[in-house]
Amino acid sequence: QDIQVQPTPRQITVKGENMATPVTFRLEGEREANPRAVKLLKTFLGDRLSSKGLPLYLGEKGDRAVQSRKRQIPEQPEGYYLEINPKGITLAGNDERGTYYAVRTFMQLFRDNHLPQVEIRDYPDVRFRGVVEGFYGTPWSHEARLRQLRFYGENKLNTYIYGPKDDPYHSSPNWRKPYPAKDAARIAELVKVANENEVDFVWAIHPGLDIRWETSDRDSLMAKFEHMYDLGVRSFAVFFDDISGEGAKADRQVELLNYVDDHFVRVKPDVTPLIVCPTEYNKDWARPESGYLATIGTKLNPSVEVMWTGDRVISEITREGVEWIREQIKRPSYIWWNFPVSDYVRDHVLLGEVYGNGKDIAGSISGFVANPMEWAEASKLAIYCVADYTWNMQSYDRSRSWHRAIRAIMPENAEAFTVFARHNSDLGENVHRFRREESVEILPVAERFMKGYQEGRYDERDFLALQEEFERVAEAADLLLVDNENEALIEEITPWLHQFKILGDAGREALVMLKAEERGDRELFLRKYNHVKALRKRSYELERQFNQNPYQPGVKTGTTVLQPLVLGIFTEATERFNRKNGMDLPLLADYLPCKLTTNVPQLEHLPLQVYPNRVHLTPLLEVVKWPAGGYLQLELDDLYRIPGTRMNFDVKGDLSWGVMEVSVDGENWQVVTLTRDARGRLNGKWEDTPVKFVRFTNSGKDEQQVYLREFYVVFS
Ligand code: LOG
Repeated sequence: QDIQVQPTPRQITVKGENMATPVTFRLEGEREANPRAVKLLKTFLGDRLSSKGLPLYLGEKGDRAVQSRKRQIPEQPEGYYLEINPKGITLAGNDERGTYYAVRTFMQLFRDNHLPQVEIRDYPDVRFRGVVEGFYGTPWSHEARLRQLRFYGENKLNTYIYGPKDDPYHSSPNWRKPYPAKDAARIAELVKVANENEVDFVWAIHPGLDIRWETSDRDSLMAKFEHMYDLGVRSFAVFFDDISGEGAKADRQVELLNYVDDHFVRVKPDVTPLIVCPTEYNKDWARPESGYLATIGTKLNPSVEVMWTGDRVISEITREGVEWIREQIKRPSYIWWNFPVSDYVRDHVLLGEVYGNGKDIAGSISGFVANPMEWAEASKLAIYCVADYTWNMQSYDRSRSWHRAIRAIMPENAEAFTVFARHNSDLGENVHRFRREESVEILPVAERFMKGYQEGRYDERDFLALQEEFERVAEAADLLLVDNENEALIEEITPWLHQFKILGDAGREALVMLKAEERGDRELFLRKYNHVKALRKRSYELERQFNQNPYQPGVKTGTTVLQPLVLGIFTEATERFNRKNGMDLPLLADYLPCKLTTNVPQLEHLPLQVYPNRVHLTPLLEVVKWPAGGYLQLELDDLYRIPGTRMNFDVKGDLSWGVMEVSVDGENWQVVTLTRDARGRLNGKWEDTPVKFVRFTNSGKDEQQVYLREFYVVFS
């Protein structure tokens, strides 16, 4: 029997053949059991409930209805015991949420009018499991959030932390102010739906950008929490991430947090433990000499949960890593996992498998929440897998979970979505150096084929496999573009689907070019050559048309395996054609007229955005620690005049530590005069003589902490 329950239960014993579901059920325990579990079950069973029929015992440990099964119920928080046999059904929780989860499992077992005869003892590995809406970019819509909360209920996730960086009432400038009535009403509705789904709605505040540690600021924060409490919120968090200066002081933070804990969180009987995201929130940024984490560890009230993103901002969570931070903060950490968040690679969608986290970390952490993409529906793929992983780590199977997730999200078009997702999982080069596998099945074929082709003989079967894969890519794009089973999802990924379609077409046509070249069919070759070039142009147009954010504008798909493959085939076929025919058809190569070198560690892997005559550094979201002597240098491919450069570090104070210089040879430098405009941006130009190098250096004696909001150079 194929018994599928999400998340994977700890212990299932099959006791006999599947049984046809009885026509009616008689519910026992309704009055004592968790009312939300009762409501869910009643809605599900509808008119199958009657005063006669198979008895269904529902309740928590201690309730009369489940008295006889008391000893079977797991002791763990949120644990439950479920039993189905021809004599009756028991859904018994160790606590209220446990009962709710028993009902959820029962609903999944009830398939095609059959029920399996089973006994399940189940409980989660991790105490707090869920999502932190903590990304930069457009916050999720109200409707998207409502759908998320229901999804969490279905997948036994118990936590949703509300903290979108771009909500001005969560962060600066308006964290001190109450929400306007309309937003407040929406939050109240979210809390209600969270409660119905047994999800803790945690409201987070991000005050550190401009907090002054005055009593008035403390009072504003307390008043804001009271306001949120009045809207129904019973769980709270304070985020001190991505700030510098005054707000980043550990002593001050701890003082405020303990005050809030002592005078708000712990005096209200129904508020859950306070959660904080520290400023040093990953090991890479932790500086023992700053004493920051030591202060948190020794002075922060022990009941306060402390978040942690792992060894880096974006990282896989390991046993060693969580043990290390536990030592520092003197409590298990509450993991803020930065996946599938894409706010630092906004031109990509991240739909790959969830993998890399240790299966042995459950005992060392108190919570695990995933930070998702701005695309709420698309994020459900990863969230589903996180639900499975955090519930039962030892049994977690990344591939099984991912395939089930696809089926849960898009049952009708599961195959097409699988094709799309497996070619849209890597992030490409990025500042955090976090990468994911992509196109895993086709990768060895692609590599073998290209090698063979370049050496003059490839396996025809590989050719056919690639042809088929590109066909599937184009098919999947079309099927999904007209899909209407999950419209919200399709709307989010439509730009990528268009791009995916072009990729599939280009791949197929490049393969036709290859064959035409081999056969010496000039006419066909030229036709296909022109078509691939036209598709390339269309792809660039899409890049300029959709997803025009100021960070990584555009739409990238299949970047790790399929795109380079198409380019490789096109290039090789065209070069061969040129040689044989004495021609000089241009290639498609991506040419970067600019190179970045730097000794500022955080900027080392920063991608550049190159436009005709203009190069931008990709803006960074977090604080950049710019050491004394730290430089950033752009080397152009030729000598150019520089009619304009601009830097915006979002700094109010002194900027005289920075100097901009230009050079012809990279050895003799001349200083560029910078002027500061009303918004604090530094502007400069160098128009008299052409130069090849531009660099900006911290020529002062101290490290500077700045934001890199804008940095570009125009050359002509
Ligand atoms: C931010 C977060 C952002 C994420 C990925 C934390 C604790 N804070 O670098 O808002 O979505 O990284 O860019 C962060 O992760 N800063």
